[in-house]
Amino acid sequence: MAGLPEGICYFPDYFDRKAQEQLVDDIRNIVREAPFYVPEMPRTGKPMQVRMSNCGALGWVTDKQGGYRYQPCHPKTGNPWPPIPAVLLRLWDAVAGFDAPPEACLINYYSDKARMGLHQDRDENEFSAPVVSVSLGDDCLFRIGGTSRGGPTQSVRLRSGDVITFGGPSRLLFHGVDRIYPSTSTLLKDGGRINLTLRRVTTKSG
Ligand code: MD3
Ligand code: FE
Repeated sequence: MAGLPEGICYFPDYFDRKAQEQLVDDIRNIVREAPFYVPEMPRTGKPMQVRMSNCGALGWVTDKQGGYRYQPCHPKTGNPWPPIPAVLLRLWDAVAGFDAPPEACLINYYSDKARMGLHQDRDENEFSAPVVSVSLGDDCLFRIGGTSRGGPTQSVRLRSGDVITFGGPSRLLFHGVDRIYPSTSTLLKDGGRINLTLRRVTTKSG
């Protein structure tokens, strides 16, 4: 079996069951303050399949009018995003290898049928920091490609508690979520999958 592309570090089962349950508690408290909303594609306004919220100084949002962007407040409530839980700041310190803390934590919720098409994450100004991803709940089939669309891809099944980081030469790889495997985890009472992505958005020079 081929290895993962250079720059990707995979930590299967980084969080044990108890830590996963505590993280879900943290996320439930966050989404009570900053509810999941339906992101829209720029220009077309087509709804995305994933439900989104954020915590941290900045959150990634998208809607028909404003397009992809980071902003300090929730697009529906106008309130600042809740802080990033301490356990995720510790995770970043342990695995990111970057000397500044994450500014954004995007929270994606996938129901059984939700997918996310192949894309690059390039709305950040700081590409020398990795993106750190945490999976919770049902398994998913995650696809990783190259730096241009249409090249070869490989797939990884991500499970609850897994952490995967995308740094260095992997930071701008195309990636997406092809499918959720329903009822493969008992972590979330109503099923589905939550993915957290920790990101650095701004550069020190601004
Ligand atoms: C590879 N989320 O929110 S996380 C996203 O599972 C996103 O919800 C997926 O892609 C999810 O943008 C995948 C893994 C991930 C995140 C960022 C990356 C993989 C990446 C950035 C560069 C390369
Ligand atoms: Fe992405």
